[in-house]
Amino acid sequence: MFKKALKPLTCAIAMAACMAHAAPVSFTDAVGDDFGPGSYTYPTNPVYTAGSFDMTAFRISEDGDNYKFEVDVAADLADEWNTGAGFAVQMFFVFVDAGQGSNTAVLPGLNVRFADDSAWEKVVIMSPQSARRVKAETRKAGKLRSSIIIPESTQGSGRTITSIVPKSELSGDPSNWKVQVVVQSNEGFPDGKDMLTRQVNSSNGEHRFGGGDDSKKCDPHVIDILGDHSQLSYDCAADKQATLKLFQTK
Ligand SMILES: [Ca+2]
Ligand SMILES: [Ca+2]
Repeated sequence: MFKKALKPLTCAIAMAACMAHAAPVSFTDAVGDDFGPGSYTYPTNPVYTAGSFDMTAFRISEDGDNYKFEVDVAADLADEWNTGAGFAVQMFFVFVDAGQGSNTAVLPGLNVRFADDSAWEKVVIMSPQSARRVKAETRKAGKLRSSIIIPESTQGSGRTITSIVPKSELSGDPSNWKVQVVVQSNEGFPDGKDMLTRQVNSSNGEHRFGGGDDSKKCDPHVIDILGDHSQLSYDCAADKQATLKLFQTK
């Protein structure tokens, strides 16, 4: 009986230490589903190596006063454009609901929305661009600007991109959060309204993804996500936009 009571008592005395060991968030994602709704193809320039946009895992862990966000991809990272971040072609949007989610619209350039029961609260932008450049681009986000988190640092190594986010930016135990990870490509010369995102066209080009629908430009500009890719199904003729969901680890 004494033994049973010991653990909660220890936690009550040293709450900070117990909270520091909250369960890490960990998702695996299918290999080979870097095709958006099913039809997308990579740009033709050789910098977009096979597997570059194929997320294989996503993790959030606690590290002192910070959260560590990590995405694994199915290709060795390379800094072909000298960003200094250890990677170049990828960009990730991590949508989080830590309990106060109210947004179903997303940042410009992604062409998706979230389901009404999957409203998000904050989005962490994991980009190889400088924080200064990403911050300048947030002016395109309108009223969603205040929901954007730009990490303190984002670095790639091996096949893992890691962002450091101060705990002051989000609240609570990550294992209670709901998340979705959207894989995009870092576009240094984005269309005027797009937030550093690379476009998807009907046919791919040197720096454009292919397999989309140019008729009404309603196709999702998303290459990989967590969960079933039926979330990315869309129908331009019926004005049906791709609709994403948030997921919890457990
Ligand atoms: Ca994948
Ligand atoms: Ca996936």
